[in-house]
Amino acid sequence: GLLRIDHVGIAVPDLDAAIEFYSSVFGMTCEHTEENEEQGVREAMLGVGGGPSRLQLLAPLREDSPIAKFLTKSGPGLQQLAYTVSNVEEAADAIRAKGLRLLYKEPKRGTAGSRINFVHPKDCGGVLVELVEPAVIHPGD
Ligand code: CMX
Repeated sequence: GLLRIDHVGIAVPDLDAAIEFYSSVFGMTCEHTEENEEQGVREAMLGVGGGPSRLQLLAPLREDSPIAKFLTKSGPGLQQLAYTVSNVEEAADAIRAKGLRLLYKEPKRGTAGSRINFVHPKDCGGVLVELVEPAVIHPGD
């Protein structure tokens, strides 16, 4: 099952400008940045209020990437809602068994060595849902 909300993802055209915006306006802290070549993103994970809540900023690395397509079609804004799971294959199988489409047959690599899959937004009321199995599950999660 789902453990908690892992992060909310926002598509942005310029990662550095977005980090500066969320830091200066909302006092968020940039905890981690990385490039994920496979996903075609440059991303940042920001901490909210010193607790476990996190905002992910996603900027495109190339024109044919999901984030570039999203920005072209919808403009900057909420792109995904991600849930932490303890086992991504089990979570994906359970959702598949309900008749929903998962985007990948096998999990792919996400932020910080996590393993991820997505539920198709058309099967989830217009929300792109990401399942995240962290590289390390912290006690209490
Ligand atoms: N949220 C809600 N709806 C979305 C969406 C999103 N993020 N992205 C696309 N859609 C909608 C489209 O608007 C479209 O709706 P209509 O048919 O009503 O116009 C429909 O889904 C299909 O869209 P599409 O243009 O045919 O498909 P895309 O080529 O845009 O692909 C998707 C959509 C979800 C398959 C693609 O974005 C994807 O593979 N996403 C998963 C990977 C990803 O998002 N990576 C970046 C983040 C990496 C990370 O989190 O680590």
